[in-house]
Amino acid sequence: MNTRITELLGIKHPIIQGGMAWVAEHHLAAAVSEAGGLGLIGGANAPAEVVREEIRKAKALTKKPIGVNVMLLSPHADEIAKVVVEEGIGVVTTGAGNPEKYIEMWKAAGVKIIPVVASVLAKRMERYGADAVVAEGCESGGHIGEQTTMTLVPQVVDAVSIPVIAAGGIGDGRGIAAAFMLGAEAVQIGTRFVVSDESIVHENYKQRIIKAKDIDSAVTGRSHGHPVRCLRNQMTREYVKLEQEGKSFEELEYLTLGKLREAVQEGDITNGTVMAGQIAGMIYKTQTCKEMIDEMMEQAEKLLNR
Ligand code: TUI
Repeated sequence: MNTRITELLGIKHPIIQGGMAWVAEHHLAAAVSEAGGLGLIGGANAPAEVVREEIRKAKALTKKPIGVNVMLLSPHADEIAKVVVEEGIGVVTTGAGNPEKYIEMWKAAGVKIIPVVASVLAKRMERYGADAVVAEGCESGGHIGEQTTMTLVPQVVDAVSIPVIAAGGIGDGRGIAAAFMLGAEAVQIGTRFVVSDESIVHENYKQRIIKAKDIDSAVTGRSHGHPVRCLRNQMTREYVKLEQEGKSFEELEYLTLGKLREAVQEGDITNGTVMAGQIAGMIYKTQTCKEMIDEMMEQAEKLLNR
């Protein structure tokens, strides 16, 4: 399927992988890119030199394009923005903020810039020179905005001329076809790739997603303007209780410190943070990234050609 996004990025399928903290490392990124999508290394809160190593390891596994997600709340974002250029990365996505201050440097280096937005902030991104935007609805896992994918994507499509990538709640060919009907020219997928064979995520985390039901996610941190979606557990129950008691943002942040890593790497899905999107309820099995992508594209193409 050819769209302005497959052209822009030089990829076979209009699927990009989410830049998920602790999850989007070189094995996953290389597997998604090898399967014809765009794999991403997630910068998250990692030091810049760790991101550089991840980029190099991914490049050793695939000659296909890979990208980097720069999480703008990271204390290392400035350095990671430079590492991207030094390592010859062709495309960046950004999350959790406004990437304006890096755009000139990336443009000068020929890096394609794809900010993730959760509102028609997309319009400003286009004015600054973004090549495309990811419109991410609040069905997504992790740090989210307020609008659903169904309402956000067509509004962003109408607001900008650059191509739009839909994200949030997409996990199969039906979701891809629906996103295309809303005017998107590609999709970003996170949660489904978390359970892929190539994902280094702890088996407990994968099984928690596989067993999740439709209503199993919760949003923490809304009262402080930092909503984060994760699967319900002891951690989210405690967080919500303290949030209702009016604890400060700093106290609540302290509670979550290191908890995503504990869930992803150590498999503590009870007290750790299990970030996942609402589509977790529809993800039933582990597969290779190639099997996932081929299956989703076949289903989407059938639906769109009907
Ligand atoms: O960034 C994400 N998802 C993430 S980042 C992350 S790491 C983290 N962990 C705990 C707390 C906070 C972060 C986990 N998941 N998605 C992309 C995204 N970007 N969603 C929403 C936004 C966004 C928000 C505000 C984009 C732009 C924006 O602009 C603010 C402004 O300056 O106008």
